[in-house]
Amino acid sequence: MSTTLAPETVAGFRTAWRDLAPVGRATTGGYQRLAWTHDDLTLREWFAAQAVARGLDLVEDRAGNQWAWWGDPDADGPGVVTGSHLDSVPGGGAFDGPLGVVSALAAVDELRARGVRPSRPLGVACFTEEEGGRFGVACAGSRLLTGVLGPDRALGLRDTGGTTLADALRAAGRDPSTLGPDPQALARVGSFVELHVEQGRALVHSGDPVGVGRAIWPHGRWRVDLHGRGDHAGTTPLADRVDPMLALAALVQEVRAAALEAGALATVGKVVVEPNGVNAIPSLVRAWLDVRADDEHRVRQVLDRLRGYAPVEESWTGPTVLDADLSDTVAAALGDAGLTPPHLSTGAGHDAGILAAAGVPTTMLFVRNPTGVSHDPAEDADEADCLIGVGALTAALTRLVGD
Ligand code: HGY
Ligand code: MN
Ligand code: MN
Ligand code: MN
Repeated sequence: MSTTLAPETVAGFRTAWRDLAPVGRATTGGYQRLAWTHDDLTLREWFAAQAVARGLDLVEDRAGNQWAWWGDPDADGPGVVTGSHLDSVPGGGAFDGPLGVVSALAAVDELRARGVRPSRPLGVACFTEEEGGRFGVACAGSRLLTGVLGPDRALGLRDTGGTTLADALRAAGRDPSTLGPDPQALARVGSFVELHVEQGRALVHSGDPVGVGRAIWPHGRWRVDLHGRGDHAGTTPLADRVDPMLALAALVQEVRAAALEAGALATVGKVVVEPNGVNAIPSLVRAWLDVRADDEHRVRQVLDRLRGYAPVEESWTGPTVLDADLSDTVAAALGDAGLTPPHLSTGAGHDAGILAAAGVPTTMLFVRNPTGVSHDPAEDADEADCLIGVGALTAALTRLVGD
């Protein structure tokens, strides 16, 4: 089996990519595709139209995730699912998320072009707010689906403008009272394969167009509140100030030192200043930490050193070992297609990690990123590698659902 695709599959892939390109462009370059905003609704409508155009059964679960089914998992048992997310980090790249969704739809097209009749249901998933770019909790849709994030906490989450998720859902025409875990939707997932642009340069170094997932590093997000005393910037002597911006400067330095000492990756990645004016000393600075490492002990070492700042956990994903049998099956299918993919661990979080933690056999496929950069407009993937990725995903799905 080769990774060469039917012309109509390639055409469909290119059309999808062209349709998505203008949606949610950020003024700073890159993308601003935040959950339940107008752009997100445009993306949700696009995904729905893609499903309908392929005769797939479209379902939105109680967590807001979208599923497009070829076959009936309620009648014929749990299916094989592939997919990813369409939301972005603020100012993110084009590929993180969308490449997995577009490739999943293209793989359905290719299976059909090859006359494959799945012996079990095949689903395409589009998870909501994977980046946590608006309401702060990463993989919010899959965490809600699996019960890791409770609906009450989720509905109270606020974006930087003070809008709650409940408000955003109502504005999007959804009923917040229905938000919650969805065991029925989760039970439909027999296994999950997420294709994703690589967020790093392992495939550049190895010279491979695609890789197979091995593990996802433990990682989490914490909020740190730094309190000060609001006052006038022009009348308050320096000696009388309680300026939380000084505390923020110290925190950033402390986080870096702790990460270096622990051998971890730690970032102060988002800061909210209240009030946020140049002529007012803030009363509160709210900062978020992102801490990750190949070993949970290293993450804990960083947090222990920052204990004095009283970090409040916003989300945590433990060390995730992807399903070895599923990864081997995928790698073998790629072998049939003439590929010898390396197995990669990643420090990037994914819905795949949340499903794996919920007991769903899960693995990932990574597509080479020439820049290795992600969460930035410089994120990239060559079309040739993307199409090999679709071929690889098709080969894997053929093995997993093949007749
Ligand atoms: O933040 C992450 O690691 C992922 O890209 N959402
Ligand atoms: Mn991401
Ligand atoms: Mn992603
Ligand atoms: Mn993901």
